[in-house]
Amino acid sequence: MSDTAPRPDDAPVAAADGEPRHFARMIAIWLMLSLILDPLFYFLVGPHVPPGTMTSTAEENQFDFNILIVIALPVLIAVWVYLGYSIVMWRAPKSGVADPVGGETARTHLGVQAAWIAITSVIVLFLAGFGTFELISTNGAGGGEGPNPIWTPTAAHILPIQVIGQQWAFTYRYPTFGGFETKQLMVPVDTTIAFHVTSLDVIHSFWAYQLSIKADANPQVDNVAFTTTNHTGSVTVRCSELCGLWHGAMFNYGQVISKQAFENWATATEKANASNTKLLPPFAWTYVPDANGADGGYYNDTVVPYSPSEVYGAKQPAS
Ligand SMILES: [Cu+2]
Repeated sequence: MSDTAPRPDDAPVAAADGEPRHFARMIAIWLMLSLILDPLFYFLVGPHVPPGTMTSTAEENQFDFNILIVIALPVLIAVWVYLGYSIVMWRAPKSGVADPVGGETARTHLGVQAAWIAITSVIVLFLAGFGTFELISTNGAGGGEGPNPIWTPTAAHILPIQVIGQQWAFTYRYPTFGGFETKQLMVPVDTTIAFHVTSLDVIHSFWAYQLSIKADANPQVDNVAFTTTNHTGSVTVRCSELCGLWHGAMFNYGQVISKQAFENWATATEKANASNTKLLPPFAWTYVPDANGADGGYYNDTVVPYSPSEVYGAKQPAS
C-alpha cells in the first residue's frame, strides 16, 4: 500500500507506473463476493422470503422478490466494495500530508460514465420487461384487474368468491353456494379462485397476505383478482387502504382447506345460513347501500341510490 496520493489522471481506472491496478482489484473482489452471496441468498434465504408459496401468485411474487434481490445484491456489493476499498487504500494520510483529491479526470472519465449509463439502462429495461411478463404470466400477479380483467386464468373451473368491504369489516359471499355470506374466508386447495372485490361504503383494500392477493375494494366496482391455491394453511386478511377511524381493526382470518373439507363447510354453511341469506339482497357483483337510513343503510333517506336495480338493504325497488 502506498501513501502517495493518487494523481487525478489515474483515477478511477488502474494505471501503470507502479500504481496497483485498483479497478481490476475492485472488480475481482466484487465478482467474488457476488458469485458467493447471490447463490447463498437465492438458495438459503429465497425459499423463506414473504409471502411464501401458498398460492400461485404468492409463489410468483416470492420468485420476483428473489430475482430483484439477486440483481440488487451485486449493485449493493459494488457500492460497498468501492467504499471499503477507498477507505482502506485512500484514507486521509497522516498529519502533515495533503489529502488526496479527485480531479477533473475522475469526474469526467468517459469509460466510467458510459459503463454507468449502459449498466443501469440494461438493469432498468430488463426489470421493466421482466415485471410486465410476470404480471401477464400470473394473470395480474394477485392484484385487482378491475371488472374486465385483461389476463385471465385458463383453468376449467374457477371458484368465484365475493369480498365485500365496509367500515370496518370484510365479509365473503359464495355465489355458487346460494350466495351465503360469512365473516370467515374459506378457500379450497388446488383451486383457481376469482376474488370479486367490492365495497359498500368507502374505498378499502382487500389484502390476503399469504394468498398474495391485494385488490382495492371500491363501491360500485367489481374488482377481480385471480390466484390458484397450492397448499393448505391459515390466511390473514387486512384492509390496506386507510378507510376511517377503525381501519386498523379491519382484519380477519381465513383458511385454505382440502377440497372435501371446503365442500362440506360450504354446503353446511349454505344450509345453516339459509334463513339469513333470504334477508340479504340477491347476489350481485356490486351493491348500493340502502337509501333508507332508517333501515341502517349508509345513505340518508333523501339520497336515491344511483343504481336502482341493486339496493343493499331490506327494501327492493319494484321492477
Ligand atoms: Cu378498510
